[in-house]
Amino acid sequence: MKIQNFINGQFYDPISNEWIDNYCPASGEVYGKIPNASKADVENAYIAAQSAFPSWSQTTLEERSRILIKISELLEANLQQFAEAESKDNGKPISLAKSVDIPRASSNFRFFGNAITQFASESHDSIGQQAINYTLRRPIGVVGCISPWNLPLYLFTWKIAPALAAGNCVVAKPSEVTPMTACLLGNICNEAGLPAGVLNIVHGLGSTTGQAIIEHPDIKAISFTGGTKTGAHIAKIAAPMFKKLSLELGGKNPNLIFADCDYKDMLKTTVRSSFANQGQICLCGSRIFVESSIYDTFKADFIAQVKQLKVGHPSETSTDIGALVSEPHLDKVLQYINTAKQEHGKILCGGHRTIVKGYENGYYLEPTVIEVDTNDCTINQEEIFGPVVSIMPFNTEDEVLQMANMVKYGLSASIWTNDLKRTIRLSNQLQTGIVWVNTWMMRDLRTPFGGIKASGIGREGGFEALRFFTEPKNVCIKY
Ligand code: TXE
Repeated sequence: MKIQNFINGQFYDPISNEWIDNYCPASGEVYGKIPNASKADVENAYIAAQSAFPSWSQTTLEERSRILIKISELLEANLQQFAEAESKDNGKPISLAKSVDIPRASSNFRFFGNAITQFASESHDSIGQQAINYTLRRPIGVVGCISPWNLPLYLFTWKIAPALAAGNCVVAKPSEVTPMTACLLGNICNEAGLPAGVLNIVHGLGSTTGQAIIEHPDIKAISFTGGTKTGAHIAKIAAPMFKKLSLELGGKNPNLIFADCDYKDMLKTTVRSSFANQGQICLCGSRIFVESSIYDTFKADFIAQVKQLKVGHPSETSTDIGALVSEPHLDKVLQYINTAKQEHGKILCGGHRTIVKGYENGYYLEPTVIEVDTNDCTINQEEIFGPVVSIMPFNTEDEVLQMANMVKYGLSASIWTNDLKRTIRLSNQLQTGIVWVNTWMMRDLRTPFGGIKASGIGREGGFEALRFFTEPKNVCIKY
């Protein structure tokens, strides 16, 4: 299966004729090739986007909205094909791709197709000065969207949809590890009547294709989700060109579990927040802190539940945990398990690469729970991004708050308690962009999404995203 760049509404081989192997994580086999698009391909994508911009930015909101909602409907209509492609490319269970990834990609287009029709700017009556100010929200022009491999189409469209809704033209790059659904999206955009050049999709390595996008002097904004190191690199390149930046980076999210919580609910959700998508979600709660009085009970119950999770081939509907995304990533996660052992972490369950019969070369790992006795250890401080969580007890609210905040990341946190005052105290003081109380990853697309500290800058979602993808211009009229 050969994937091509999607430029100006058509599919092209890369100019350099350089290709990268595309692996199926479930079997470890190469099943396709993707372009390693060079500067020249990115330039072509930019030219197409720039040429489409005058017309797209002047397209009525009703028409833009109609096209985006049509894309959303076509994604829904092709759910099975997209879910199968996502699962094969990424290793995630088909059930997850079908119930979460593709429906959410569809929602992203529908949501921003609707949101743009409600997006309003401000006006200020300058009383006493006989003047009125109003603020226009204009699209930026050509923008770059770069996304990762963990939630491929979900995060790709989370950027593209608001960028297009706001009237920008886009040069986008999905992760080279999971290019498949982004490639299929090109056809859907044509079918929905998105004019040629409005969305251009280039494929390739971060160091080649991604680098060409971030270095392009006329791509004026970059929305990026990925590793913290890559985010820092992008910021360094973009800053001297004064590009607008939205960076959604890693997380090392704490779960704060108090004895007064709804225990059953908490237990079930904590298994999910630990291992959903093989633990490869920036929001996963990878540091679990449990109040001492229920620690032993929690430990026994949690391990019993984790042991029941079925590691299997992603296409089987009974599979809970599929394959990790790539062999280098699996090796990285295994390395962290080794480090934990060296630092006296106690492996309570899992810890090994495992084999799924018939797919001996697939990248499977047992869900792993490690008991630690300090928050200072490596696995509590660095993002592992796999099916590995740590657990440890705490005695007081102050102690757990301090541990939760003692980390370089600041994306999300979950608090489990029925004490309202404690909820408010902790929510105020947790150093994260998102706090969930008695739940996890419950999303309303209108809310601001993103983190602080090393988890990035800027917020996605709702009007925050539309603000990011527009430039405010204030007009002051004296009358
Ligand atoms: O991400 P990269 P990687 C974390 C997670 C993971 C680690 C590394 O801990 O183990 O990051 O993963 C593109 N210019 N997250 O190496 O490299 C790249 O091609 C422009 C958390 O896979 O950051 C891909 O499209 N682009 C995260 C995208 O950046 C560049 C999700 C992300 O890849 C580039 C994924 C460059 N110089 C990983 N170099 C989350 N926040 O959800 C790479 N890219």
